Amino acid sequence: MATSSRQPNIVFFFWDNLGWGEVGCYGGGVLRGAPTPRIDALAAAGVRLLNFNVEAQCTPSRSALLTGRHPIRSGTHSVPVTGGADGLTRWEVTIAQALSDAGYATGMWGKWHLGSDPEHRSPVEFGFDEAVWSPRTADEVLWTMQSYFPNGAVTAAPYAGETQIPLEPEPIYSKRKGATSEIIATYDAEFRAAFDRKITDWAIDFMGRAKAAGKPFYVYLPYTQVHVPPIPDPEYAGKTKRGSWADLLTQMDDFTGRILDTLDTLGIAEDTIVVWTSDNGADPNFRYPAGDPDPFGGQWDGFSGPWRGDYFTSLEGSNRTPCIIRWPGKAPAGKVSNELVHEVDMFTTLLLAAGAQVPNDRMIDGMDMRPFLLGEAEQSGRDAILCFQGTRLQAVKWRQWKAHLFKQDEMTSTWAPYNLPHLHNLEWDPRELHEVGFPHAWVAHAMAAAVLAFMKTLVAEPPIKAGTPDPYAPPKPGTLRAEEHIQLGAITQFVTTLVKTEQENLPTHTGFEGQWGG
Ligand SMILES: [Ca+2]
Repeated sequence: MATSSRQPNIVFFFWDNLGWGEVGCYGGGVLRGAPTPRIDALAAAGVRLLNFNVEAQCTPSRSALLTGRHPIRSGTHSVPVTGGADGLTRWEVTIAQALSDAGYATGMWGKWHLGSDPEHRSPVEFGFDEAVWSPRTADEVLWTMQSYFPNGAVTAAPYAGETQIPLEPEPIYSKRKGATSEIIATYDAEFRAAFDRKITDWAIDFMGRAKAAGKPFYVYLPYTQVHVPPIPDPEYAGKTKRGSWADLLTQMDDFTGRILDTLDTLGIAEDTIVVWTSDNGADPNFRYPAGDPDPFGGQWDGFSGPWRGDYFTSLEGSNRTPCIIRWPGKAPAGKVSNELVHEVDMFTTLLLAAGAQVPNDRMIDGMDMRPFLLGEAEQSGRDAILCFQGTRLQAVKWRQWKAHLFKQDEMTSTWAPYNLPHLHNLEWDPRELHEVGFPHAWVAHAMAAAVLAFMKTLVAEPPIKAGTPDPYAPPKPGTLRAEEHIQLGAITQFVTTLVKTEQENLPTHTGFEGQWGG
C-alpha cells in the first residue's frame, strides 16, 4: 500500500457553467459585484491557465474529465434529453476507479450527469467509495417551480394511448460502495439553494475520515453553481446588496475557502493538489422567468470575460474556463500561461502524479502535463484542440489559431457549415469576429493533420453510440467508419477521403501510439 506522503491528495473543484470572466483573478470579482479573495489567493499560490479548454456541454465535459477521452468516443457527446441508457457504459475507466485501484479513498458530491440509473450507472459503479448526487442537471429544479408542472404521470393521447408518462422531480441520491442507493431529497428550489453548502460539508467530513484512515484521497466536487437556476444559499441571499449573482460569487469564494481551510487544519495542504475549474463556459443571457412568479429577478447572465459566446457553442466563451492548479512546492506559485491545455489532460496528469495506472487498452486523449505544470517546461506540448459540439467537429484550435468549420453563435441557434472554414488568430481577435483567410491557410495543414490522426483512432477503436446499454464490449477495429460519427466541415473534407476504408487506415503514426495497447 502506498503512503499518503508519496501519493498526493487531489481536490477537484468543478463548477457548473462558470464563465471565464467571473472571478477576480480572471478579471471579474468586483467587476461582477463581489470580490473573490480566496479564489484569487489560490491562483496566486498556484498556476493560472488562460487557455484551459473543456467540452461544450455538461455531460460531455464530465465524461472527458473523468475518462480522459473525448466524449465522441464514449457515447456521451451530448446532454441526454429523455430516458434510455444514458451516460457512460461500464466499460469506461474513470479517474476515480484508477485512483481507487491505486489505494485512494474516493468521494464525490454534486452533479453527476453521466447516467440516471442509480444502481448501475452511479458514481459508485465508476469508482467512488461514496457519493451524493443529482443524476442529471439543475435546470430540472425549474420544473417544480412552475404552477404548470403536473408532478406525476401524464398521457399523450391519442398517439401514446393510455400510456402513463412519468413526470417526476429529479431525485438526490446517496450511495456507498457495496450498498444500494437511497433517495434523500427532491431536487427542488429549496434543495438547490442548500446543495453547495451540503457538498462542502460532506467533503470536509470525508477528508477528515480519509486523513484519519491514513489514505490519500480524491475529492471530486462537481458543485452546482452557477448553472440555472442560480439560487443562493439562504445565508448569502441578499448579502452583497448587489443581486443574486454577486451573492453567489461570495458564496462560492467562501465555500472554496472552507475546503482550503480544512486542508490546512488537517495539515495536508502541502500534500494536496487542488484544481479549481468549471465544466464549460457561461450560460447565455436567459430572459425567461425562473418561477411562477419569478423570485430571482432574472439575473442569469453569465460572463465570459474577453471571449464571445456561451456554452453549447464552439466559441471561446464556451471552450475556455478558468483553471487554477495549486500544488505547493511543485507547481510554480503565480505562474500564468496561455498555453493550450484540455480537460482530458487532467486525467492523465493527475493519474501519473498519483502513481496510478493510465489505462493502456483504449484510446486516451489526455497528455501528461507534469513537465509544464511543474515549471520544467514553458510549453504545454499540446498544439491542437478539437472542439466538438455534439457530433459536429465544429472548430479546431492550433496554437493561437482557430478555424470554425460551422457557424453557430448561440446555444439555441441553428448551425451551418461554412463553405470555406473561417480562420481567426485569437491573439489578434479574441472575439472571433475577423476572418483572416488566405495568407495563413497553411495553418489548415496542421489542423487537418490533427483531425486525420483523430479520425484514424476512431477507425481503430470504434466510437460507442449514445444510448448503448451494458454490458458493452468493443467491436473489432475498423468495423465502423469514423466519418459516420462526426460531422465534418470544409477544412476536413479531404480527411474523409483519407479515412475511407478499414484495415488500410489503421493508425501508424497518429501520436496516440504510446497509449494504444489494443
Ligand atoms: Ca455545465
